[in-house]
Amino acid sequence: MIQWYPGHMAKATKEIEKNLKLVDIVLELVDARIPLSSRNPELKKMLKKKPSLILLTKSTLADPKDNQRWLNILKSENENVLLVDAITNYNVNNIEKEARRILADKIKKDEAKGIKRNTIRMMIVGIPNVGKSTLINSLVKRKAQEAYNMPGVTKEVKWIRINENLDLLDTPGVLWPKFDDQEVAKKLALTRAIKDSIYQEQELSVYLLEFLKEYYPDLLKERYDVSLELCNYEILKEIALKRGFFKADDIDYDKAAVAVLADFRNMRIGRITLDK
Ligand SMILES: Nc1nc2c(ncn2[C@@H]2O[C@H](COP(=O)(O)OP(=O)(O)O)[C@@H](O)[C@H]2O)c(=O)[nH]1
Ligand SMILES: [Mg+2]
Repeated sequence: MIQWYPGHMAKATKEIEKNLKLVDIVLELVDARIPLSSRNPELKKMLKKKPSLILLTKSTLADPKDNQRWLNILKSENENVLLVDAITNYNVNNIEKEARRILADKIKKDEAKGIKRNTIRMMIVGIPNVGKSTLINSLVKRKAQEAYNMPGVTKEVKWIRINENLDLLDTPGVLWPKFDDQEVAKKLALTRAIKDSIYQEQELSVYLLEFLKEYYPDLLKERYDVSLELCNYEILKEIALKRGFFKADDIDYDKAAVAVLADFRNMRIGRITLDK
């Protein structure tokens, strides 16, 4: 049984809480393919009353129907949420607009008290590999590339000036993924939020193939032309046979598994959402 590590989370929590005081809004990055499994429930407690915006990242890799479904689910839970993609820049331009909408009341109140505040400060948080650095780059690339220092709590904190009214903390907060069940752990491994080595490639690929058989039978058939009557390792075996993967005279299950995982991660199977 794999477990998450409370030690990591405690360190991340301290780091995030320290920086939280410096910003107006937190951008919580969540992988659109696993909008449940890639969230850490501890963040809610950390945020206290700090406004937040969930960004469903890598949304062009996820199933469009599920993107809409998760958007609705999260909105029904009173979350602010936006589908984005930092590679295609989908909706990256709308992040500021959405942040201003969320903060509109607070800005108005501050201004009524005579506090002038045009500038919004944001920070990005999320689990490993969710796309934090890529989104920062995408935001920076579109705008000025100025970085400057301002005193933080314990040391100088680096900010990136996105435009004259928008500052981004240049170091993202790393949340540790939380998983106490094997299914979540496998989804995290498939999307590379946790290391591959935690699972045997065969076990992981068989999990994915079974998942595809249940939710994306057409995509499974299209990519591998396997019989949907097969299950578990039989599917992997069929793929190895069709591709001619042999090791000496034996079927090379490992090679087939590596191929399937690479196909998924490089979107050669199709747009797939793992959290249903
Ligand atoms: N297709 C796609 N890939 C992304 C996106 N954001 C990040 N990636 C890829 O995901 C991997 C991890 O991204 P990175 O920004 O390093 O994640 P971080 O660990 O959260 O900083 C990299 O290979 C990125 O190219 C996205 O919006 N769309
Ligand atoms: Mg990074």
